[in-house]
Amino acid sequence: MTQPVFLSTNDVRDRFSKAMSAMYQAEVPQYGTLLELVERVNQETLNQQPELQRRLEAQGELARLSVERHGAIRVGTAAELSMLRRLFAVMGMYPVGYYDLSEAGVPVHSTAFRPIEDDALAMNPFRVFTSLLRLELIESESMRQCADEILTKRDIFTPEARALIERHETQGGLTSEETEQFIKEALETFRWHQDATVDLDTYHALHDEHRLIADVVCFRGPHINHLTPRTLNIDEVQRRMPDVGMNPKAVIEGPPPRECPILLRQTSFKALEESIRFAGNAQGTHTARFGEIEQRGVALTPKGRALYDQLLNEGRKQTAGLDNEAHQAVMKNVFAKFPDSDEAMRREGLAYFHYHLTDAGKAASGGMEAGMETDMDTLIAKGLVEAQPITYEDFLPVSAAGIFQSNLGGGENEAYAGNANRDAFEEALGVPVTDELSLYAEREQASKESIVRSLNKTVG
Ligand code: OOG
Ligand code: NI
Repeated sequence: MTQPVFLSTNDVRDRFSKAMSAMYQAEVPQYGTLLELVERVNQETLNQQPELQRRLEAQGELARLSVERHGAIRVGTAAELSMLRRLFAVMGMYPVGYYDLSEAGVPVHSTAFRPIEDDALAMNPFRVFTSLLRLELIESESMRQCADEILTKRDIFTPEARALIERHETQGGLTSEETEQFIKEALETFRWHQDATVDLDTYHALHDEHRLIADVVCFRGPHINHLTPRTLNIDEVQRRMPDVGMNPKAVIEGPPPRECPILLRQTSFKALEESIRFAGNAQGTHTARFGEIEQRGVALTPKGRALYDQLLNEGRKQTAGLDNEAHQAVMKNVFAKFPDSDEAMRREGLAYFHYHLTDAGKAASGGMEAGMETDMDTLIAKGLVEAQPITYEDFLPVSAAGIFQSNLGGGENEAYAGNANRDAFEEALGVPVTDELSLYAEREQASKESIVRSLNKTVG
């Protein structure tokens, strides 16, 4: 008997992310418009900055640019979250990071399902920010019960999706044909539903507790609420959004514009008010879905992140109520304390880098004596090694909170704050989440070790 040929999880993810993008474009035409705008600005940016183009190409960032995006969903129960973990594993996506959104007044905690390995990230880094509703934070006992009853009744997965996830787990992969079926079935989980599962009164009651509770509880599934392409110039896309009929949120979240981008800058167009048919045939509306864009920079070490957090907090005290231009100007001032060159960030241990051999380094490979110089600074000074910034692949809770709030109409509830509970999240998920910082540190360390190995390799 011939062995079935399985697709790589990278191929499954690549196909799924494209199918998801096509579905969301059909559901929210403005997302298609946003993709076109981002594509245009990216192309212009590359044309204007050949040096940037060269650098992105060398880092393997250019090839993935046009497929790169993240999505976001919100689920209601532990069973839903752990099944999603198994679904995303079919696509080579694993839970990375714990985000406590209660800090920002939103009753959820979250993780990002994403690929982890260098080659997987290089091919298609599709990520899904996934939040779990925290019923225990809902103040009203009767609302808590009502939400719980509704949630336990629904199944957000089709029977075929469940069967294919199991097949992937038992046979160790899916064939091309099974993958096509899997994508079709899995997409059902993320589809928008114009009909709610509850009547209008229940919707309003849950909505009054928090808009996000209604969004999670009242529908058949966790509709994808936005998809986010990666831009090379977020300021320009934000500036042009009104020209294509979009209403951008007031300010770009995250660090200010810089020569050497760090972490993540994000902005979105405001969520759409969409008409919904409620049980009992009442018409109403629900506001949940939007479009977002992001610009990614280098991943920061704990030291760099601490400096970022400190400066962001400093900046936030001075930016309340400012328009985007003034906001960015203040932030730029505050962030003057954050070195703005790759070399300075590297030397001060603020960011993560991938080390690789230059042509001279390759020529010298194998010719070095054992016990030779292994210090990267020295090897860089000798022209044998180059350092490239490692792109940040994760999210920023404070930006996420800003996005949540601008889309939920300022629905902040301070009573939720101070309630991080990573243990409860991991118990619901069924596995521990991977620490994102350790992943960057490992990738940096592995690149150093590989250099030392190549240079020390005995010839012949
Ligand atoms: C998720 C918000 C977080 C981001 O880009 O930070 C997010 C949500 O609204 O469900 O997507
Ligand atoms: Ni997002």
